[in-house]
This record gives sequence, C-alpha cells and structure tokens, in this order.
Amino acid sequence: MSASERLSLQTLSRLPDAVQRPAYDPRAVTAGIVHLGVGAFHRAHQAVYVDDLLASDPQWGIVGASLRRADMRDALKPQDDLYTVAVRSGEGTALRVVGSIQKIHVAPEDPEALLEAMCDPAIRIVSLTVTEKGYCHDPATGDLNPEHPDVKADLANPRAPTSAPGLLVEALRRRRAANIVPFTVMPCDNLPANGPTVHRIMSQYAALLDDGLARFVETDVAVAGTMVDRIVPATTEAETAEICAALGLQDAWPVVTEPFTQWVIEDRFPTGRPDFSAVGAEMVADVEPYERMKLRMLNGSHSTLAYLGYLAGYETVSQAMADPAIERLVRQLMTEEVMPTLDMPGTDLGGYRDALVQRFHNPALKHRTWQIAMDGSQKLPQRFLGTVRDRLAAGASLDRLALGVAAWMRYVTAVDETGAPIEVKDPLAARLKAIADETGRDAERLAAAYLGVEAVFGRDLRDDPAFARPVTRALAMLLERGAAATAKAYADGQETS
Ligand code: CS2
Repeated sequence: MSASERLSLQTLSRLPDAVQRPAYDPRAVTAGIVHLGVGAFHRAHQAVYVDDLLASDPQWGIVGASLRRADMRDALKPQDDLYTVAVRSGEGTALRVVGSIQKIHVAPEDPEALLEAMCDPAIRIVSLTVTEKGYCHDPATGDLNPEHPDVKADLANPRAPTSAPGLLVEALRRRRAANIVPFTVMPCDNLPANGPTVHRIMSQYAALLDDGLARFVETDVAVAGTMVDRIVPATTEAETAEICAALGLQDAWPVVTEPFTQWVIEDRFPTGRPDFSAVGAEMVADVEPYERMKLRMLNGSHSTLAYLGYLAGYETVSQAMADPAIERLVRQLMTEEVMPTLDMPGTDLGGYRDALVQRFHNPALKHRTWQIAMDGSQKLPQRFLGTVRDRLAAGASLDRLALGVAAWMRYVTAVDETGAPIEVKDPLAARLKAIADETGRDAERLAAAYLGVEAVFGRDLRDDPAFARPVTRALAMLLERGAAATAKAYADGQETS
C-alpha cells in the first residue's frame, strides 16, 4: 500500500482494522441536514453523532457549507468528503473515519447552489457553527447589528445573501413561497441562550425586509437551542503527518479532539428530527441551564487560561494548567465565583468542575492559548459578564472574574510582557489597540477606556464601581508584575494587597 494514496470511498476498505469506519454505505445516504460552517468543531462533534446515526437511519446525511473560504471543500472533495477524527488523550489515540458529510458548498462562490440545497424538502434541519461573530449581532445585547457590513450587503441584495442570518431568512422565504414546510434551525455555537438569541436575530433581520416574513419567522419557524461541548484544537501539520502514517493513506485535513463529548438539544423539531438520543445526545425541554453551566464553567475558565496563560508565556492550555498557581486559580474561579450562580438541581457541579480540570490537563492536545484568545470581544459577555452581573446583584465578590476580564484587556493592548507584538484576532482588534495606544499604561485610565466599549460591557458595567474597582486593581497588577506573578498572588488570596 502506498502512503501517497488518498483516503476515499475507493480506498476505505484498505484502512487498518484498528481504524473505525462508517458502519453504513455512504453512497446510500440521503441528505436531511444542511450545516453552515463546516469547521473542525462541527466535524469532531455533530458530524460524529450523525455518523453513528446513519448506521440505522440513512436519511440524515449532512450537506455542508463554508460561508467564507474554499479550503475545507478543496481539502475534502478529492477524498469524497471522508475525513479522520483522532481522539487523543494520555492513554493514546483512536482513529475513526467519518462519512456523514456528503458535499460541501462554498457560499461566496455559488450562493444559489447552497440556497437550493436549503430549500430541498428533504432537509428538515439547518444547523450552524459559524462562531460567535458569524451571527452579525451585538454581543452585549444579543440583537442583530444592522450596521454590520455583511448585514448591510445582504439587505441591499437579499436574494443572494452571504451572512448566516441572510441565508437562513432567504431560504425560509423561498420555502414559504413554494409551500415547503420550514426547516428547524439548530445553532451549535457558544452563544448565551443560542436558541432564542438566533431566533431573535433572524426575526430582526427579516423585519428589515418585510413584516409578513418577520411574523412568519417569529411564529412558524422553530429554533432548537443546543449546548455543545468537545475540545477541538486546530490540527497541526505534525498531527496530520502522524495520522496519515497510521492510516496508510493521505487525509488532507483530519481533526484532533478529546475523548469527552456532550450534546444537549432542546426538543423543538415540529417538522421531524432523527433519534439523536439513540446516539448519545440529551433531549431536554429547556437547554438554557446547561448552556449557562458550560459557558460559565468551561469557556469562562478557558478564556482565563487563554489570556493569563498567553501573557505568562504558555503556548498551550495543558502547559498553563501545569502551573500550580494557574490551576488553583481556575479551580477557585469555578468553585467560589461561578458555581454559586448556577441553579442545577441534580447535577454534581463539583464533579463537573473536576472533570473540566482533568480535560484541561489533557497532555495529548496542543490547544493553543492564542487560539482560544481569539474574538474575545464576542466571547466575554457569555463567558464572564453574565456571571459578573449575577455576582453584582448578589453583592458577592468577583475578584477572579475581574482578573480574567483584566487579562483580556492586557492582551488586547497587543503588546506582550517582553514588548513583542501580539497578533490579536478580533473584529474589534484595531479599535482595542487604538484605545491602548491613546490611553497609555495607566491602569485606571486603561480599564475605564475598555469598560466604555459598549458592544462588550453594555452600559451598566462601566459605571459600577463594584466591578470597575477589582478590574482596575487586577489590570494594575498585571501591568506591574506580569501575569505569572499576578496569577500566583490571586491564587494565594493576596489579590487585594
Ligand atoms: C474555546 C472553545 O476556542 C474557544 O473559545 O473555549 O472552542 C471550547 O474548546 C469549546 O467550547 C469546548 O466545547
């Protein structure tokens, strides 16, 4: 067998026995789901559940779409959209080839082909992983941002949209006009209350076009919120080479992930759905408490690790976690400041926290702090600020939350502790850097200037001294003593000294 041959339907049978492969004939599958945003996360999460599902119910294949770039389609098309999922932990690696994606559209190349797929009556679900910023909303309020350049472009040309809200609403409009039942929308991104939030964004977008359409979207379209969880770092070249060697075949873009996976889905699919619970998803009436728990516990800790860890010179999450002060700090953050805000009867939150700490330690994952640090302006509200508002309302302490927020502020100044530039990826990066350049290094002024960014902090937090004070204190210590020493001082309970 030559290692230069490509993974494909043709070569599938040549995989080593240890590699799991589809338990169905991918050629016999028909499409039931369109997925917008075929990135690593989708391929390691929803597409794996669907891969399990197809063995008993072959009508739920996935037609994928990339909303910006062609790279995923280009990588997977020559291999019949098959790809490998490598599940890695300290115990080793398990490989699995997934066949649930049937085709990938590239929206900017041919929006019409994607809209046609979304209007196929066999499609019952349109799911999304377009990242927080893909919803074109204001992160502080959760409302559509009508000034967003993609929204403005779509409103000017609504029949050939390119944004996620534009595509969803146009496809729903066409289905309505053709008397085809609407699909259920299933957002799978880390937004707060992602079901109601995405429903509102769609309705608001539709209202800018047509009142009747807006009413239809509001009342006749179902949006099933979800909580999704699996850590999926960007695949490195070395990992790709290792995986190809183990396959004996070339896979242009495998995904690497952890053993843990969780999917909680709001059971709201009036026009049909597959038996997701048969493949391990949890169907619930109200998904919000699960989302809140996950966003505040996992993602809040992740962002704290990302900003403090990056500034302290740690490249990956597991390296940051190997710093005992940072590990202690993350535990304190969850136990003392996040867990009291969660109302989860029947859930062992302490056990959930301990499992998270263990997942963050996974030495086999190269999850870069820089990757998680991306798009902080879109992530802070659901990861930190909801918790902050609950703590403020309860008159409770929030020093560790404030430290996470201050570490973000220090990070977006775009200069690290050695004076080298930081490549800050964020839709607001230029503005955030300009704020630092204009304001200088005075913690009080810098914190006040960042707290004034309304799209992140809203109007309430800027003027609340119970929040501004601990943020300013943390930022002062970060600027003076650096992230490693600050993390240690906070972990030792010396944050006010
Ligand atoms: C991470 C998430 O990149 C990030 O911001 O916090 O992608 C995280 O790994 C997932 O939400 C885990 O489910």
